[in-house]
Parts: sequence; C-alpha cells; structure tokens
Amino acid sequence: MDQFKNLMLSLNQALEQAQVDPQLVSVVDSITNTCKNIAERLRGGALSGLYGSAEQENIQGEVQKKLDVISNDLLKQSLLANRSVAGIASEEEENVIAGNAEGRYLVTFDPLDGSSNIDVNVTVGTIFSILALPNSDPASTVTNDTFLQAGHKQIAAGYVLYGPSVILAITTGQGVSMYNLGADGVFYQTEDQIKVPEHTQEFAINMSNQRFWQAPMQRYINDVLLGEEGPLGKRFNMRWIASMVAEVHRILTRGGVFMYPYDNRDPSKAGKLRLMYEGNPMSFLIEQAGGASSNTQKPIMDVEPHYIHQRVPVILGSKEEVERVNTYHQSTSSD
Ligand code: AHM
Ligand code: MG
Repeated sequence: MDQFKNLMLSLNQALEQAQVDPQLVSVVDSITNTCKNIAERLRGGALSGLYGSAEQENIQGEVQKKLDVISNDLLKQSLLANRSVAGIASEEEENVIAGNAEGRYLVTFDPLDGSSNIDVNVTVGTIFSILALPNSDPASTVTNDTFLQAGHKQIAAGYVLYGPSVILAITTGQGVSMYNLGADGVFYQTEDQIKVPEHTQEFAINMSNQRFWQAPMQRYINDVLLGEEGPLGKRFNMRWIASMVAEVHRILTRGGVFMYPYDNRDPSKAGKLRLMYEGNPMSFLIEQAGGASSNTQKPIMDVEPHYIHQRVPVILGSKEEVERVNTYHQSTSSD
C-alpha cells in the first residue's frame, strides 16, 4: 500500500505539475485543509456532540445545523487568514466578507451542502468556486457586486465529499481530477481527466415536487417513466440522495442526469439551488468532464448573477439527456 501511495500524486504535486498559480494553490490548500477538519468532526458524529439544530436561522430562513455553523466558521477563518484571498461569500453569510488587500482571489462556498443528511449519517459535502478579483477592484473595496461574475469566469471549482471515504473533485479548467484523503492526511490523486458518459439511463430528481413543475418538465419525466415503451425508447433507473455533492459525484463516476428544476411552490424563487456556490461550481466540473449543464434555457455558467444568493434551476450531467431536457423546453416555450 505504501508503495502504491508513492506512485500517486498528492494534490499539491498535481497542481504544481499543472503549473497552477502558487497563490491559487494556497487558496485550494486553505479550503482542503479545512475540509479535513470538517471530515474529522463529521466522523465523530454524535460523540462530537454536533448533531441537531443550532437553533439559528440562516438568511434564507432555514434552520442551521450545528455543523453548518461550525463548517462555515472554520472555512471563513482559514480563508480570511490567507493573504491570497480578496474576499469570501458563503451560503451561511448574508453579505460577502472582504479579505486581504493583496489578495487576488474570491471564494464562494457552501460549507456543508445536503445538511439535512447529517443527522442520518448520509453523505454531505463542501462546494467551492474560485473567481479572480477583477482588476478594477482593489481588495479594499470588495463588495457583493465584485462577486457577481458569470460562472464561465470561474478559475477553479470543486467539492469535498464526506462519505465512506473523503474525496476531492477539482477543476482548474484543465479537466477534472479526483483525490482520496489518505490516512496520513494527504489527498492523493486517484482519477484524472474524468469523462461523464454522453448517454445515460439514470436520472435524479425529487419526484415529490412533480405537481409543482412546469409543463415541459412534467412531460419529460412522464416520457422517462414510460421507459422502453415511450418515446425515449429506454428504461431508466432513478436515484435521489438529497445531497447534491453525492449526486454529482455519482454522475462524474458513471453518468446520469441531475435535475432541481424551477417549481411554483414559491414563484419568487427560480429554483432551490444557488447559482454562485452550487450551480456554477458543479456546472464547471461537469462541463470540464464533457457533460452539460443548463437552466433549461441556457448553460448555467452563462447566467448573469444579480444577487449573491440567487437561485437557479439546475439540469446537469450526461450531454444527451441535458440536451433532451432543453429540447422539451424549447419546443414548448409557450408553457
Ligand atoms: P442545502 O444547501 O440547504 O443543503 O440544500 C441543497 C440540497 C442539495 O444538496 C440537494 O440536491 C437538495 O438540497 C435536496 O433538496 P430536497 O430536500 O428538496 O430534495
Ligand atoms: Mg447547499
């Protein structure tokens, strides 16, 4: 095993080989080191006394779990202490926080996504997206607007999945690689240049929301459920973990299509998931792995953000299926 490990690249070695800017490497390092700490606390479970609600609501009116609060504080602390970080934005913070004057990078993150799964010991994850500080903005004037850049401007993105093993998936725009956290606390590369299969027979959607979807989505899922007897001519399997990191990880591993579409439960919200720290980083990973992502009208990374906590309908995964969902929406644009 030790011999095997010696053949594997550590995260830092791989980023160095790819000639990633050392300042960016240091930002990734701050994130992944903090994620090791989060993984440690999750492993302790109830023994760490961390289950249950922190009895605080975040700015979106959701009750925060204790570990959401702790993970947010840990990431905030380590990123703001990093001289390369010009500012941060978190799912758990109403406003962005300015970082260091000499910093050149902005980081958005969801500290613990899928947190409804913590108490039932199911996979959760940390999602991050790294943007460059626009030249015109000295770090001292970092505001919410500084962050409002479309997803195609991301410099790097990834997630750390806390499951049976701790896995990092990351892209710096040169494909997607995966790393496993070793017992020695080092992330070792296990996969490089990951490819999402173009075709799939597996979909992921929360079916309990079916009656709230728009007509094109209703029609698409009805056709999927008709299997080999319907217009799609193939039988589909379904998965729903309610943890986007686990869902995207499965799609990067074996393909599939993930959907959290617009629904009319709250017409003021464009969907459940957030563009800047869920939709964009996951779309960057999926597209870098040859898959596709869409809000049903255009690629998610082309959506212009107007608000740091903006929501977006998310369809992502195997190209053929994402394009099919788009087609259902285009051919019925009057719906
Ligand atoms: P969160 O950021 O509050 O954890 O919400 C995001 C999560 C995603 O991980 C997951 O895809 C989705 O919410 C599940 O939602 P639902 O419980 O409606 O199925
Ligand atoms: Mg989330």
